[in-house]
Amino acid sequence: MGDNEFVVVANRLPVDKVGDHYEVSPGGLVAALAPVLRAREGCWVGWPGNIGETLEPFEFGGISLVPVTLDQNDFERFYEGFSNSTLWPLYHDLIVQPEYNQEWWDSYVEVNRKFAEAAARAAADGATVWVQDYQLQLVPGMLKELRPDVTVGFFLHIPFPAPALFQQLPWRNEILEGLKGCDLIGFQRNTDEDNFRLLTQDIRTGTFPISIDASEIAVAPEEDVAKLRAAVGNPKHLLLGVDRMDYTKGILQRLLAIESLLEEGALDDVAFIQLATPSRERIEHYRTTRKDVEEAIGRINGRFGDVGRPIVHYIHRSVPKEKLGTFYAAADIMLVTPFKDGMNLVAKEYVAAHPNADGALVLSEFAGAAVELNQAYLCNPFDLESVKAAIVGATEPDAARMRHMHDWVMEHDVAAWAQSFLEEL
Ligand code: GDG
Repeated sequence: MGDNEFVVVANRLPVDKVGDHYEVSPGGLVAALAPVLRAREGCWVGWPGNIGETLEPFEFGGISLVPVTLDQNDFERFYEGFSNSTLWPLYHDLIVQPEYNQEWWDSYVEVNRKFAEAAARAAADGATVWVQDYQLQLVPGMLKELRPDVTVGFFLHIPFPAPALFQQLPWRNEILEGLKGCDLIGFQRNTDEDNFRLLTQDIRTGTFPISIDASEIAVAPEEDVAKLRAAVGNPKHLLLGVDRMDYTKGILQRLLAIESLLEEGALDDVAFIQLATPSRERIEHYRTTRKDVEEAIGRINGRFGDVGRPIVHYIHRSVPKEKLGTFYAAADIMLVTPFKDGMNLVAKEYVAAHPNADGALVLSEFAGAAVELNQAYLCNPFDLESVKAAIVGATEPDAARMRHMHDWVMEHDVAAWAQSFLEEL
């Protein structure tokens, strides 16, 4: 038994090793939970991000960190395998085919046990433990067995699929049993919660749409915005996409929509910036996704671009958070077109970056964010004509719609999200 009254358990610790020192990783979850961790004598259990590295607990940025070691096998079977090649595609409605592999499942059980044991050691008598996301669905059950005295919450950041899909999973009963260790499970949207409740009603559930740390999206200086727009040729319409390079995000579909609009002459004087962070690159489907996207970008620029004036400006690297604000502020139209997304924070960040209610958001109906940001130009990414129509609609934006969404996001930030979940727990 430890002395932490509040324990967060997540696959990753909220730090990145840069050279020989640590930096707090960007992201709303840390921003939301750091104050709670400081106020409540808390700690964060997670993997530090380097394979095979074993670290003693340490303190960083005022947060106690409890590292869990993952070796090469854990990384390949638990992380790349079961988490990202089984659960990720299954929970995103089979956009690609999930693989069911006994070795990966065994590793998932083993690694979940490591996390549960670390949490059990860290938690004080009667502590509150908040487990995060699909990689750790067995932790609640394992933890409750080790420590019946603790209160356990779980939040699923990605969608929860319909029963007919979930039931494909050979280990569906074990996952449900694991989750039954919770005192409360939080979902992004009502439909996720409803899907889960069709399987079992033995657990308390709730819907808690996650949000952003609105203060992290600083209003970009005007000269930076002007410089960026000039760099892409001061187009009439500057379009933007910001995503992990993931097949769920619909990056190719938005490119095809732009290509088709250019072909029809329905869109002119346009530039499109696509920022794509490298992601899960050893997994085959991720490599194919990247290849397809890059091929489309090359084709579109070849067909419609000019020397010194490409249509698509593509960056396949991570951009510093401060710079991201400039991209958001500069964009006339933000394209968020996932086939399926738990929430999609990028949509909320774009809205937050437009305090003057300029700009327009094209948003997939299949993103969790569409529930709250229903004033966006909504589209169905499975229907190219629908994406095209939304883009055309967004070329004549409506400030009232943007204003409404901006006010909503500023009021419902990630701190409010954490507070509402913890109060309910
Ligand atoms: C999962 C769920 C859910 C992106 N490029 C750069 C960069 N980013 C940041 C964005 C944003 C975050 O990454 C991406 O968050 P999303 O929510 O859009 O997507 P996932 O990574 O798939 O997240 C999702 C989320 O969990 C939270 O519950 O909303 O549905 O899939 O914050 O700004 N940040 C920096 N450089 C980049 O190039 N610094």
